[in-house]
Amino acid sequence: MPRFRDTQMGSKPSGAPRVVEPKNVVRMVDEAGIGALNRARELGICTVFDRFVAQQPQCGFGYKGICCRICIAGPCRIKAGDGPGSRGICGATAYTIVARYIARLIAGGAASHSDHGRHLAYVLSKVAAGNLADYQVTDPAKLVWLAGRLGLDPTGKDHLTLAAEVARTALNDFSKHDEEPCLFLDSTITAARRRKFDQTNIYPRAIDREVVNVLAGTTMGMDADPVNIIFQGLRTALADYTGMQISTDLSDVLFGTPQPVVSEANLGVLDPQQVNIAVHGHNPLVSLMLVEAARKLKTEAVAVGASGINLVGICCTGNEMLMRAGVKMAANVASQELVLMTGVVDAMVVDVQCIMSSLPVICNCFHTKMFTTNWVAKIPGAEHMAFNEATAQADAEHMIREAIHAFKNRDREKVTLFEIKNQVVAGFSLEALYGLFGAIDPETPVKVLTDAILAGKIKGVCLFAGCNNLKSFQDASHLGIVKELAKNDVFLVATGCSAGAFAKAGLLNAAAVEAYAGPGLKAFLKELEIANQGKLEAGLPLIFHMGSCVDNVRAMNLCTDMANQLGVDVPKVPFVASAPEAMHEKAVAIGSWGVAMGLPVHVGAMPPIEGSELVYGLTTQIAADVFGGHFIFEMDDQVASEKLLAALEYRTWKLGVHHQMKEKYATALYQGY
Ligand code: BF8
Ligand code: SF4
Repeated sequence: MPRFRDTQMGSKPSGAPRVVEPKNVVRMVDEAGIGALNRARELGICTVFDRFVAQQPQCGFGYKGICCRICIAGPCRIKAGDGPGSRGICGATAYTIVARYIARLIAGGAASHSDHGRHLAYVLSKVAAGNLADYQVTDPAKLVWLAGRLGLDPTGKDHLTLAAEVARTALNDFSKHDEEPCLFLDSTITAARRRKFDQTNIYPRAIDREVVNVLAGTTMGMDADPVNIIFQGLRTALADYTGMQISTDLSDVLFGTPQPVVSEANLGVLDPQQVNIAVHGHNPLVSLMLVEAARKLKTEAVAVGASGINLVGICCTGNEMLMRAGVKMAANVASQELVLMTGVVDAMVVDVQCIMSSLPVICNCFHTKMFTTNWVAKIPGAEHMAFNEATAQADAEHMIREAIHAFKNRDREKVTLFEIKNQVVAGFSLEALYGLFGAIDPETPVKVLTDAILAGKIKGVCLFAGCNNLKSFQDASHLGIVKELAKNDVFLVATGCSAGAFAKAGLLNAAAVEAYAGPGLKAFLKELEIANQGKLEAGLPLIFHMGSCVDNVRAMNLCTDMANQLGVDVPKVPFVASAPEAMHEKAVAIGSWGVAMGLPVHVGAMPPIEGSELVYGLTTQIAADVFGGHFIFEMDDQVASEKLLAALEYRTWKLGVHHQMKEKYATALYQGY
């Protein structure tokens, strides 16, 4: 555990409640959302907010991670400190049960992200073979750059040949059978991290292999050593990173690398005059095809009396559409059902991940058509429209026509609008960020950021990521912590539902800089704005939206570049991450690779880990000694902010000391942490 300035800061969380007001159904701070929730209650429609309250109090054994259901002799609970009740039927102790479950959560996350990446890799290889007419290489410059990064020689090769090689390299990272590095990981980390992963034996051999390995190693009668299990989990977390890097890179190649874009967010983006289609899920393969189809079929919507077709995004596919096409954002994960309360959603199209299976029931309370599109995610009550890449455009057009048809059946009596929306400036891929920094230093754009940190203008960088978890009020912790860090001059980037929370609340725009940035951050952003005069119609936002959850690798790539620029490894870079409302297995996987990469990672919802002091200590303390990164579990926003700031200050201070010593004794920069 790093020695923070405040010695009272331990690795245990403060006494803040684990569930805020457990009986209160109105578990959010967003006015539009509260309006929609009230409307749901008026209509007698049950939502996630009611279901959360109905689950209280949740099982204490499960909460601590000491309930095991891995074999059918179970479920077993650790009921006593000693004697027969202190072990599962097979003899597994608390630390084994806790570690096994955490490792399996990571495997679930890695499987989700990687499957998303695999889908893109298959599509890219089919595009390269000339077998898919509806997709193409949209960003050949990124393709060439990516090929170079992966060590492929682009000379003399046309784009399709190169695309085939890149796709093959990606697919190889999933399923190769040798001990060679996974290239999408290996080409994006520091040399020192590579050594660290080798020394600690957590370098993934292939994505699929690591997921299988963890499942095999955590079955009944297998690995009982919690340290070994957690390290296998970390190896799988790095496989998760690999799959995410594949997803982000290949999405950029196929759909374009995001550039700054101005849009809007919150329930007010639904337009009663237009055919509204809510698009929910993760993979841009479906959502961006719908964007094109909607443009094409506008006249058909006008023919039925609508003024146009209004696509709105939910969750990460919403982020993908916002980043690349400026599509408006309606909701993040906990308010996905509330979008329907407007009564103006004519169709909801979903693909994979984070989709509540209650949605079809709610669609049935309105005229809303609901389509599932992926064979691994069918939901009873929704119409399954098998989305086939070979007929992608036609499939997308079919769903849009169904929405146009549904528009005609809209029940005007049930329309209730919640007219709150905020301006959003998004589209900050790493390339886009470097475009901004490059206006000051075209040679080494990242130096603009590291110099500002070394000069004390800003305190460091914080990545906000992750979900909603209704153990606290929806979005409240995201907003509370980010405002505190902004006030303290931290450069802020965000992804996933965290970015969604900020978008809805109006923090992703220039007005928020005025309202919340501390003097140092304000001056830094002003300097960037002046250097980019004329290029940014809406100015710079308080927080830079870097994309969907898989795009957390964009933020990690930034951190790696900062490390290389500073001449140190990641654990010395003033860079922290926070998932104030982590919920999904994917969030556990991301947080875990964040720690292995060397980041302090705050999580505001306690994972099922407290049943073992040993595993808790491994993740919050020992991890810091081994990897330089560690988890900070804290439910109180103020305390969490202080811990994140302390972690940044500590790193900046240490970096400064090492720089001073380097100059004083004319030596190389000290590499330890
Ligand atoms: O992948 S932040 S609730 S939508 S898991 Fe899901 Fe969490 Fe949202 Fe995107 Ni990420
Ligand atoms: Fe119980 Fe062991 Fe089976 Fe888990 S693996 S359910 S602890 S018998």
